[in-house]
Amino acid sequence: MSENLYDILAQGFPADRSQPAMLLADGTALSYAHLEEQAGRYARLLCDLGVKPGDRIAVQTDKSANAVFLYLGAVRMGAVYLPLNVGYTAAEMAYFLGDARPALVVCRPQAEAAMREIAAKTGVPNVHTLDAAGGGSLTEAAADLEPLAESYPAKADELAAILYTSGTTGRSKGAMLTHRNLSSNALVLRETWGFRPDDVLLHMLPIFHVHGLFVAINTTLAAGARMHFLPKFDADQAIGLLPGCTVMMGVPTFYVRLVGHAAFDKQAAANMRLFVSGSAPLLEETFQAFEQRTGRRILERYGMTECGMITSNPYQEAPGRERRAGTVGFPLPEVEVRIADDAGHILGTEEIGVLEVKGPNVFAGYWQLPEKTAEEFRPDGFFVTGDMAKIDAEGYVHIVGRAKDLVISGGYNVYPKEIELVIDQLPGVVESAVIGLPHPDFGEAVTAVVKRTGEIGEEEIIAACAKDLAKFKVPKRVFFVEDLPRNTMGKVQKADLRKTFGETFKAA
Ligand code: MCA
Ligand code: AMP
Repeated sequence: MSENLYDILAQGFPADRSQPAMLLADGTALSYAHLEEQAGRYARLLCDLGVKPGDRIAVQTDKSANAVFLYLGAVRMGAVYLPLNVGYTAAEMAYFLGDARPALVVCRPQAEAAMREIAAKTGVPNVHTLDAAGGGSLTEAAADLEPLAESYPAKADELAAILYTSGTTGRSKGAMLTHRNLSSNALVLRETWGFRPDDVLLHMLPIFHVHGLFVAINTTLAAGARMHFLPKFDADQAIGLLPGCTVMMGVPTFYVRLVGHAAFDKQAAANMRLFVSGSAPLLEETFQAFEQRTGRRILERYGMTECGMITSNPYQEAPGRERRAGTVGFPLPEVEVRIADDAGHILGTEEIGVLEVKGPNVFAGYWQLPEKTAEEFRPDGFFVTGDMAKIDAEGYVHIVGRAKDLVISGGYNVYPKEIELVIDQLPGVVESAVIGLPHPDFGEAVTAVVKRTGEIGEEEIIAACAKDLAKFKVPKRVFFVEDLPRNTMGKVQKADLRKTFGETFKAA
């Protein structure tokens, strides 16, 4: 039996391929037959371009149905799909392409000239474009091709995708995900969350991260279900579409915005069987406000790029197994979790330590970083997540903090080191510390605290960051201090800074 992720998903496609897979904002319905054909054409084009199984395909485009077909086509012919946030700047893209050495980069038409320059410098042989409506040179080149009929016979442990995640050193690492990693998670989630062919998912997440790409799309396709596929989250649009949907997946900001919307009520959620939240902690107050407003309990789950989904609150609720606010539920089937101290000693119930994971969902390592990979695994194969957690007496996992220096803003991860490196090299700056402060909409807001000698001001620092860094990483505020607080070891005390400036966004 084929171990190619595409084939495993396709086993769940409806027998009647005229059934819709995607419903677009303008009312267009795209059938499974269309999805198969278009993915097959892109797969054929990649072969014709000389892309070989195992070669990377880097994609930085707007969200579109065709971008999904390109992902499926790439996986189908054995290439390694590498999606990148559209917000990444030229400097960031040069790093990713230089590190991943893809055989092809697909970009927005308006970015083509700049991308060709980066591609030439980094040795990427092919550049194509794909626009928000699915047009562009890639689609034109594929238009008359015979769809690829046979998938590449990938082995389960061959790579299907690489997703970059930032790191504490400020250097992004490519997490290598295999066909098995992605297919096991899709099939487990289909079962665990009760996906059925008549489900309609509201898809408003970006498709360059695990949540929008793998959790939402793979699970829906593996069930032969359909999705309302929208370019981005919009609360008005969501409220309009929810009555025709059965499942929604979102980051906590989506739910904060829904409960903050006067028109969001029981009626809007009446047809829904499941609301899933993840990528960042869902505040208990949001969980409760949502339940009061709709009578529905949001199902919070926990995951990360390197592991896909790890734990989930129960879908089927029963006494003692309810969806509980402030917890991320239980390990998914086939996934083992444990709590350990820094030295790797396993801790007991209610003890706080770092969460470790093992299972078919756990990635194959960081691209070209075998030593870094080895550091993050225990000898018995458990991956060390860097999330501080405990498991309570009933088995619920609670994420209580992070051992890694990480800010999560609106579901996007921001590693302070990367921003500090940009700020520290500015003239007039002595040093900086970047922290996350509570923010009512984004959960946490990136904030810089700076020691300066010169004339440099807040606006200049923000502008300098915006030049090199994607927008979601740019500090929303910059504060100046005489000295950064340090402990006796000389380490900056970020907890003190979070306390000092903690009220900054409270009234935002
Ligand atoms: C946009 N901006 C942001 C963010 N998004 N700033 C900080 N954090 C953000 N997340 C900027 C905009 O560029 C804009 O800047 C200003 O903030 C306000 O934009 P707004 O219109 O409010 O933003 P939006 O376009 O509505 O986007 C907010 C959003 C979006 C809908 C929350 O960020 C989003 O879709 N986030 C989802 C991220 C996600 O998919 N994460 C999953 C990672 P200006 O005003 O200067 O122009 S996968 C993962 O974490 C694991 C595996 C897991 O467990 O799922
Ligand atoms: P990423 O690297 O984008 O995959 O982000 C993964 C990180 O998001 C995890 O390591 C956690 O810190 C965080 N995360 C994801 N889901 C949750 C959740 N439900 N509660 C708390 N943190 C979460």
